[in-house]
Amino acid sequence: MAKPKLTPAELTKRIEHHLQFTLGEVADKENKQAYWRATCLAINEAVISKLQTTRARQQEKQVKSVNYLSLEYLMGRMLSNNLHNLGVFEAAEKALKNFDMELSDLCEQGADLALGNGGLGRLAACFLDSLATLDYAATGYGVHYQHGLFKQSFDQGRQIEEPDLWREFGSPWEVCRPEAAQLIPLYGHVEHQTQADGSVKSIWHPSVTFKGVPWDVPIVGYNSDTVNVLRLWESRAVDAFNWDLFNNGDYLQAHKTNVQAETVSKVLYPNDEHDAGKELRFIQQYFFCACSIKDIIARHQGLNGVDWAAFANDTAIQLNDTHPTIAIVELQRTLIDDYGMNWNDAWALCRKVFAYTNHTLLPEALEKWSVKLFERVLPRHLEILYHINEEFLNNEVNAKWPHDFQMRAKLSIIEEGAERMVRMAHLCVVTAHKVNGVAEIHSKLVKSDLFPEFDALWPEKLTNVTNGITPRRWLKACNPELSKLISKHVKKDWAKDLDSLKSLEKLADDAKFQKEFMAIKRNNKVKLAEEIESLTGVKVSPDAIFDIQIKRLHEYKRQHLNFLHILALYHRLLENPDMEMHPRVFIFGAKAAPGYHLAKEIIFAINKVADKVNNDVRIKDKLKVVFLPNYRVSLAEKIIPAADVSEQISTAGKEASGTGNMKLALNGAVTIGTLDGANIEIAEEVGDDNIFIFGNTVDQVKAIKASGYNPYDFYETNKELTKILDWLDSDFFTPGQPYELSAIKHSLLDGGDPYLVLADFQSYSDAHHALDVAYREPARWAKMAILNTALMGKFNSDRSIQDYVNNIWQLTPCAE
Ligand code: C3B
Repeated sequence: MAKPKLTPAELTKRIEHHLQFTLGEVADKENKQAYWRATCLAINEAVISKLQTTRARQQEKQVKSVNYLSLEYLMGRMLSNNLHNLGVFEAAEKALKNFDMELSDLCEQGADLALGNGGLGRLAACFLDSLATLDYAATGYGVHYQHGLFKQSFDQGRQIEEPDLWREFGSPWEVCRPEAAQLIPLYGHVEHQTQADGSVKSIWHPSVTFKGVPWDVPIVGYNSDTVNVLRLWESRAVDAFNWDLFNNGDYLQAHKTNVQAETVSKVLYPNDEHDAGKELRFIQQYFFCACSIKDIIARHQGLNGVDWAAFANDTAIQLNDTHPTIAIVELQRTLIDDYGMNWNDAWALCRKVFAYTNHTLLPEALEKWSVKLFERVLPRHLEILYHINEEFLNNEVNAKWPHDFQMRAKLSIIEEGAERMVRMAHLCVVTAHKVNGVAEIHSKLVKSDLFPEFDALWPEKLTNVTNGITPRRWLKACNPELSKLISKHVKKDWAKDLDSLKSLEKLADDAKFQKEFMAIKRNNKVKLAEEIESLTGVKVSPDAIFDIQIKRLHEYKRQHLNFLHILALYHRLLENPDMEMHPRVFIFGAKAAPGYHLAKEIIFAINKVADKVNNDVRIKDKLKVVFLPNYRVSLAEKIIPAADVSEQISTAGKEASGTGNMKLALNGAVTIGTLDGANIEIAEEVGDDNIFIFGNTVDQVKAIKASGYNPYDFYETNKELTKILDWLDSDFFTPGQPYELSAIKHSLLDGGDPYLVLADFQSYSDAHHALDVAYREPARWAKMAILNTALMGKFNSDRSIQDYVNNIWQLTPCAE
């Protein structure tokens, strides 16, 4: 642990060296990219050396390790995070002063690693940080997308998407490892050979083979001995190109296979919680799972092959949602076909190593793949899948519910119907030794509503691990002023031991502390106001309430509920410009999946209303609305420290957990939210006085739906709702173009309002009124904000990881 840290002088030398010799640049202060790159390279030396000692130690101690399989990793920028975690942030600041450079400026130079869509991908990134921080041996496996999540801009209020070019200038943190490449077969047919003993052997003759080349991104633990690896697979053709075709002048054909192979890891699918059912996505999933399984086995390969008993004891594989489910069948196939293991031993091993996390109950997100597609792309895997299903139904289901054909149909991994489908979640639950939801309420609903029969069959299998966030990125690095204030009062290393923030509780009423805390909030708001002006041209006052909703755009997340409330406030202000109300800035950040029509209409409507409201002098700057373009991790890091209010307003039962809710509260924002996901646990931690809860509960939502919900009842009886919904049909916000904003109204009325926006409107509006009253009492508000920061200890992702370790993975730390 007590390694000498990099000094400013040493760092200065290394930066100079890389600038001159690695990059071949001259010292030019204007060239921030070059300094950023040289700094990354200098730091990377320390990272790589720590990575090597970690690897040697983990191998020597032969500790059990977890392999986290995820299609998504939303890492964000790496420089500032790595500096903080290595404990050399201040040293780097000083070193860069020698070049007349500000470290914070340089940090802005890096592109976000946006290899994910939203919460699920960001959770994976926080978990990698915690695993390394707690000195657990862990490897993240994923796809090395050439293009991550699309870049968003607005044209006349409408979302425009462009490819993300995160590697345009290279990426200094990743290391290519061609020596660890894997060959991945696909398509073809299965031959059935009768053996001498009468048994039948299946031999897969694939017709296509791709190559998986790994790129390693080091994951630096905070104040720990460990640097783990995130291994991302890039797909390439096995051969450089077809020599004969090229020589005959057919250049396009000569590269055809290369193009096909490279397409597999070309781009991240931008659908959040929606299964697109595309063949390429299926291949992407299989490609990275097959590469990862081969890699995991290769790590266990000794001189005499693989010791499978040791493998089963040393290996945990966590499936991040159903996206990597095919890894199960791939491991079973490998054990049987490639290593000659018998079925039962192989299956017992699979059941021992795999565990599965469910992140959503939304039916449209529960993955199903057509049997036909399976048969074409992975014919051997389909055979194995059928066998797994048969054994499960004939043995386990039949033992519990003898001859119950309804139960068989319900639990089967294959869904019968016009088109037969493979239910990936069923395969996960059947295989995994543990299945977890991501917040208490969500895990309860997984048991009661999603998989009640599986829960009856295996009462110990379904469990909960409440999500968490890393306090390193989401407080220490993104909110330096607040971090400094906290460190003055909390002596422990709070960025590791987040529960220690509880000692701030006693300062919540202290006038001096309140003043300091709120002054920092205001400074952060000043900085965000500058950012808002530079991104949108809109001027906002840092003295207004900054009311934030940042997350993917989804009907269930209900940005349109927020929008309707903004319309109501605007309407009230137009009727009574002197209405008592603290000025408010509503700030949105959200990307809509490119094919999600209504989500895009909601963005358009918010932008149109923002145009009108922001330029309406009648309301005297009491209301501003901004939609920040291209919401991503690095923008979140600027928004969150400046938030007063955190909007967590999903329909109860729909948001599995949420993690933005935790980040905002940790930075002293007060939540207005429904009793959904982790909001419930946040409310338990901070107490009812320090959160604004509104809306129907999960049980009430169920009752409303059961009794036949009619949104017109609310539209007709709530006069304010009538007015604002009818407003959307007029051309008030879109001069000369009536009905341009009608899509929202249409979905809420004729579309049946599937997420109960209208049913929760009044309660939401009342909660906002209470919030406004609270803000106008500065001491009360400051106390609430402080208590939110003080009481977020539970939501440290280190605690989540420790829960996984204790209940699912059974790892031991591997420190020096
Ligand atoms: C998300 C859920 O929507 C969030 O409630 C949850 O906090 C995170 O996962 C992390 O558990 N989620 C997602 O981002 N993408 C999916 N496909 C499914 C869930």
